[in-house]
Order: sequence, then C-alpha cells, then structure tokens
Amino acid sequence: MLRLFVALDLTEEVRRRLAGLGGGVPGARWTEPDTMHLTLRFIGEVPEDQAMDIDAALAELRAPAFALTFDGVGVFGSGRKARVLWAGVERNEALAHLQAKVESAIVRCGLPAEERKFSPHITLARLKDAPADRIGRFLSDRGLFRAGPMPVDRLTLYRSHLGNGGAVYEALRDYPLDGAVGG
Ligand code: 3AM
Repeated sequence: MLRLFVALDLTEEVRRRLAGLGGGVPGARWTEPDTMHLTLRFIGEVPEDQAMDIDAALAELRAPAFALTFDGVGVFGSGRKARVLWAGVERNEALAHLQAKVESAIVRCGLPAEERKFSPHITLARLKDAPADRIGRFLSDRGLFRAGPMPVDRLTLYRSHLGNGGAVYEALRDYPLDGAVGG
C-alpha cells in the first residue's frame, strides 16, 4: 500500500518567505521549509495498481499553468483544539479549476469523493496545547503577510511515509501543466 497525496510544490523564494513566518508559539512544531507544499487532494492508502491508475490519470490531466499569490495566515481549530497554523492564498479561479480536475481524476480511479470543502493552505505548524493568546498574537502580527505571485507549472504526486518522527514526504512524480516550459 502507498499513502499518497497530490500537491503543488513551492519555489525556494516562497519557502524562504513562509519559513520566515515561524516562531513565537510554544507547542508549535514548525514545518521544515523543504517539505512545505499546498495539498490539492489527500488520497490516503491505495494498493500499487490503483496508484498506477492515479499516476496515469494525473499524466492525462490538462489544465493551464497559472500564478498564485500567498495571502495572510490562519488557524484550523480554535481554543484548546487549535491544530494547524497555516498561510493562505488569494482567491484563484485557476487553482479551483485545477483542484476540481484533480478531484474528478481521483474519483474516476475509484476513490470516494472528498466530502470536505477545499481550503487551500500551506501548513506552517502543527499545534499541541499552544496558548490561545500566543496564537492570537501570531495571527495579528502576521496578518498582512503576502508572497508571490509564484508560477505554478506542475502538479506533484507525493508519497507519505509515516514514522515516529512524523511523516516524511517523497515526491514520486511531476505532471506539467499546459503552458509550462516542457509542458
Ligand atoms: O498539506 P497539509 O499539511 O495541510 O495533514 C495532512 C497533510 O496536510 C493531510 O494530507 C497532507 C499530506 O499528508 N492528511 C493526512 N491525513 C489526512 C486525512 N485522513 C489528510 N487530509 C485529509 N484526510
């Protein structure tokens, strides 16, 4: 079985800017800049033959390359249940279009449809018992964060290896978008 997800990789510059947001929240486990990504679809555990179908479906997917602007920060969960600090992206039709295409490609491979609404974000930190006042200060201090526009010219299929030190992500394959160099 392979634990898979589809995401957008980030440029070095955007990683550096996002990494610069970190710090100041006790109980936060900050994302390593090298592993930052924007998840389009968490797939989960699939057998190898289904992984091959997914790979083929992503290779056939056609969608235009576009540019993405990062905008603001937020938190999933609230109070004692705050789980994730994230950076957001500006509303983007091309991103929504791409995500919808990825979703239908995955469903055509026999996976159940994603029930949850797509909320594009970059995970900056996972939280455990972080004090609410420090989270509040993080959000207000970083509220004006912006980065980009960043060119998005490919999708990436990742494999997630679960271990004691948390998940390790392995990029398995890139799929160029239309209009990308080499796409
Ligand atoms: O990209 P982010 O960090 O937001 O939390 C996991 C991570 O999200 C999420 O998929 C991304 C790559 O692992 N994830 C893990 N298990 C999940 C699940 N069961 C999940 N998302 C939805 N359902």
